[in-house]
Amino acid sequence: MLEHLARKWTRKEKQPDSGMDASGKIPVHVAVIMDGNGRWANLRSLPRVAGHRAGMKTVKEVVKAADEIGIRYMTMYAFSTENWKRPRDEVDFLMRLPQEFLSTELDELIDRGVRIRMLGSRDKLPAHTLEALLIAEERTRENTGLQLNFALNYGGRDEIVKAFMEMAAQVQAGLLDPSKLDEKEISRHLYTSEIPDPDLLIRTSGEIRLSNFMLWQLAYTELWFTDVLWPDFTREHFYQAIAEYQGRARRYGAV
Ligand code: V07
Repeated sequence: MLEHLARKWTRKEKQPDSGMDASGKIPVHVAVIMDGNGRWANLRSLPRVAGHRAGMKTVKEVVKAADEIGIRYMTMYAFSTENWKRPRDEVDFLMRLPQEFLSTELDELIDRGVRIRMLGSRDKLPAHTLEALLIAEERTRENTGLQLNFALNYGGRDEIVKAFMEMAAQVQAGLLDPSKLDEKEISRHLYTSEIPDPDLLIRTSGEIRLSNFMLWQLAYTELWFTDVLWPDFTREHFYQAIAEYQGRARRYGAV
């Protein structure tokens, strides 16, 4: 129903159900920490992996909702460098989700002009996972619609360490003048070198922390937290986050 409304929006209209304002500023880049899948499963006496699969369904919904309202970049935190410490079976299951997602969604995402990118360290990923990601990146490389990033085997400090190692190697090779090091140079060595910083971060499931996600990039980002568990998160929750972001932007504009 809302999907239909969102499509029909004109610049001056206000969508009554969500409080979102079509004339307001739509965030260019929204980053999401998709937390609460395990808890969602526990509450239903289901195995944790059932929560992950339900969470994947939410990813599909939210990506569609984002695309429909014209968000340019979405970054979804799918697997952290810390997640390797989880039980082996759970890790194996998680590492199959990218393929599972892409096998049902990739053709449609391509039809909609979506570009897929993986942010994170590519070593340690099983070959089958990496291959599915590389194929998706390759097939969508030229697409100029929604830029959909999955942070996978991603850690914010790890990303910064990698950037410093690259810069140190370039300094040593005489390719980089250390006196010219600045924020722009550091940004160029992050996974997000071609991606603007997020305007809005959403984290579900009640934890009020960043958990090593996009530490550098979130410096000026608006943060929005909800107790809703990721599998229960709907496009209405998503629009609510954006409406609140727009409210904050309006208040800044007023002062
Ligand atoms: C994963 C589902 C969402 C909740 C958070 C944890 C579990 C989608 C992907 C994915 C990744 C790359 C890609 C396409 C889809 C995914 C993992 C876990 C590891 F190109 N959901 N999802 N990857 N979960």
